[in-house]
Amino acid sequence: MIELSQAQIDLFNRDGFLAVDRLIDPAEADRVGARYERMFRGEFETGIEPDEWNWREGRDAPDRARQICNGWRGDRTVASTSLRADIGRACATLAGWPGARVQVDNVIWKPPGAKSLAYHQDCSYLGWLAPREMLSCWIALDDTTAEGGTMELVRGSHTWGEFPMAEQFHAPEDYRKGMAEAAAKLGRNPEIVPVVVPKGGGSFHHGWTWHGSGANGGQNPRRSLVTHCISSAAHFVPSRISQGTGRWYGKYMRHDSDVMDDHYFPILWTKDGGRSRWIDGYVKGT
Ligand SMILES: O=C(O)CCC(=O)C(=O)O
Repeated sequence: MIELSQAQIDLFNRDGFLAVDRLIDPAEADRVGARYERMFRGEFETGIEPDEWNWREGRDAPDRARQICNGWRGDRTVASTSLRADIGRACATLAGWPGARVQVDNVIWKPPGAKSLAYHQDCSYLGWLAPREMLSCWIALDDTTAEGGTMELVRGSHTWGEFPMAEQFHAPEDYRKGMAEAAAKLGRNPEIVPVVVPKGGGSFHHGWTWHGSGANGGQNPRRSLVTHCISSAAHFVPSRISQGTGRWYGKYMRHDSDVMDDHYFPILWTKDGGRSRWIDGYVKGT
């Protein structure tokens, strides 16, 4: 169970992120990581394709970092981790929400030699949501190293304000460019912190914290699973639905309401004991 101390919450509020050596059991990290190859071959246990999918075996260049968005829809082992109640509780606590629901999960696989992912602020993609807030739990499925392309975060950058989305997210020429430009505009000297943790460890980051990751210059794969939470009380903003990632996730909006359906945006945990009722049966396949 993920339990955060007051000292960790204070650190998160100061830095805009918090690294943790153990979020899940390393054996759970192995079980999830063992699903990745088949998923990127297009084999989904539930028969349902994920929402976004940038890399497929045999179709895309081998030196690209691989990312699936909403892997939980395709694979129950992935779902059993990305939809954990304690992840929701930790994210809601750090964000100060009444509860947490998942906007999207990310299945990320960066083999040795695979290229970078551009620095960005998650909330810059979320103009279609109110409140426009996100709190993410990033779990390493392999031991991470700075040269192995682990995620990097910029200390205190959650207070820098809003900047545009990355020009090119996958394999940009200079993966730190957007962040460096933002820092220069504000006259800041960015302090970059790589998330170096054993497998099963990871980090939480604020939706406005700048982060990205370099090429994997190590010998081992760098796999991670990210749960991006939003408030359990979040709703669509129909007039801004085409902004950012709204063009993908707006398809789950009803035509007569701004309500987010918990079958598409599962509620992991609320202060008053709430959790989407279907999750526990779904992950067991019952
Ligand atoms: O794992 C990475 O390199 C980037 C992940 C990311 O962008 C995120 O968790 O928001």
